Amino acid sequence: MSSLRTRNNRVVALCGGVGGAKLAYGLARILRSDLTVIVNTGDDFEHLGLMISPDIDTVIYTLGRRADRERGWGRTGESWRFMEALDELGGETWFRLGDLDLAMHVLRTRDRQAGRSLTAITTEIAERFGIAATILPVSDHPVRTIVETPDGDLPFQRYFVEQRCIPRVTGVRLECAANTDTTAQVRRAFGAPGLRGVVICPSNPYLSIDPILAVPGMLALLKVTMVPIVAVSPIIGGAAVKGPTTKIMKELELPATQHSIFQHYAGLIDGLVIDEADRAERGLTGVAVKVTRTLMEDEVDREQLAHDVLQFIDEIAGEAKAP
Ligand code: FO1
Repeated sequence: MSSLRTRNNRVVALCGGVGGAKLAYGLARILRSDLTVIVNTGDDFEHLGLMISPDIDTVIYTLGRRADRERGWGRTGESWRFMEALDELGGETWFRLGDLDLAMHVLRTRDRQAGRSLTAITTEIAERFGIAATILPVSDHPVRTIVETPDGDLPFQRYFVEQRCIPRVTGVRLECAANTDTTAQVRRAFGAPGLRGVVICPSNPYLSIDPILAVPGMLALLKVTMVPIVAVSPIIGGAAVKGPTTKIMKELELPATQHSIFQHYAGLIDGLVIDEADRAERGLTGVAVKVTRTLMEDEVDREQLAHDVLQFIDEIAGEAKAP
């Protein structure tokens, strides 16, 4: 282990749901309590009187080894009796809440109504699941991702789940109150001694990462950090592993290439990790590029990619990072 690694081992990862959580898992296996995952809360919404934080749930279930691998969201071993009963009573069933998953939303809602912050609740649940890494919502203020379509604005989950990402996206924006900011815990994660690097996980750049970056104060934290910021591209050979990333790129008239991902993060990142399938695109100018396998089919893949990302961070840190 290099002396650099012994001194600077703390990593901050920015993460959305399913795809990002897989890399967060790999990073957590290596870094344990040296990892802080800052999670998108733009997908959060109130449903059936419950406060749902889907990306936080996905990260907690994934790092806590309780995630359903097939669906990518929700808990493994889930049952759906509540949904059956809800359907019988004529309740809304477009957003599925599993019987086990319900416990998370009920406790979160009770604690939020009692005045506890989303950060405090998330920290407690992560500890209960034996997760050594710190999982933080990007903000304790409610922020909401709005998907703009030719037929008008859609709240995120209406677009993503109810309408199955079918409407054409013309834009995405984050709605938040004027006093919205990042949390003290998020700011501390960037200011903590021993920071080794920042990882932008392979989540959807438009729907999951942009809402994190749009929280007032977040970009400033990234701009002043002296450690390498590395993004892992969610695109492999012109397609996304899961979800609507390339569909949205097409709708926004962006080619589904690594160059588009690079341009999206240009000025922010020091390095981009791309898949072997896109080796021909490695000649991006103005940013370091690492070519490796980014498809995470199993736990070995997750840890290997995490290892490659950390090595890449150290390579970039070995060269002078521009102020
Ligand atoms: N995704 C779905 O596609 N359908 C669902 O019914 C659904 C329910 C759900 C309940 C709790 C939760 O934490 C997540 C849930 N998700 C569901 C996933 C979620 O909507 C998306 O994966 C994320 O918001 C996108 O990152």
